[in-house]
Amino acid sequence: MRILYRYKKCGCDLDNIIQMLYTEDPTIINADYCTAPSWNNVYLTSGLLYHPTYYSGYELDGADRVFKTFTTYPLYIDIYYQFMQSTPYRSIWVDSDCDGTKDALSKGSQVTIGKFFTFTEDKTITVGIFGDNQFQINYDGETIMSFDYLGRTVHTPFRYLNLFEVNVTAGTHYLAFTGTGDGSVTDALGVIVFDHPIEEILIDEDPPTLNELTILYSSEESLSEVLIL
Ligand SMILES: [Ca+2]
Ligand SMILES: [Ca+2]
Repeated sequence: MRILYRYKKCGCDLDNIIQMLYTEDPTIINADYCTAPSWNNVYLTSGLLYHPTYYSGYELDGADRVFKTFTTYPLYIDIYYQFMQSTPYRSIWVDSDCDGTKDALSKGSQVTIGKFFTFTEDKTITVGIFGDNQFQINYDGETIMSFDYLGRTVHTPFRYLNLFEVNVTAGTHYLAFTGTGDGSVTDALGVIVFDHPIEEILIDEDPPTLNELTILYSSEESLSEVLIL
């Protein structure tokens, strides 16, 4: 069937998926896959969750978190409630046969999306990410944050937009985001990268809209677009 389809990446300077072959850990093997939109009505329905500290192996439901629930901070609702279910910030999952519909990965297999960024100065940016359920953030090939869902009853991976500040240095760097399959088709990875430190995003009394923020990347950029010949 694949020969019937031709596909391209939309809205990106380079092929985000193929870039990964040259810059990422060689054990990542999803370069032959497409990606398709993935959404569920429970995603991003609880609020924002800022993680001041994190590390590889981090537990999202651990201590030291800053909740901005939609219930307590309703001004964030208009901006962030389910905002990745539609263009231009859609969340994605793997589409292994490139027919435009997402597919299940075998349990433990991963899908990675990402992009090269060029910064003119050292700065702090903020990554917003959600996953159903496991996700990682990689900076120049190093896993700087990983959350591995271990069967706990925790909804923070997908009900909240999880926010992590990343200190970047001047120059070109590769940020990549990985989701791990659970063997079902109910999986998703949604990412948005803000060119702002957290204090410019979380302003409770008058939060900036997405149009007022500089967005460097969202998962929609890594969406494959299927063209049926
Ligand atoms: Ca498919
Ligand atoms: Ca899942």
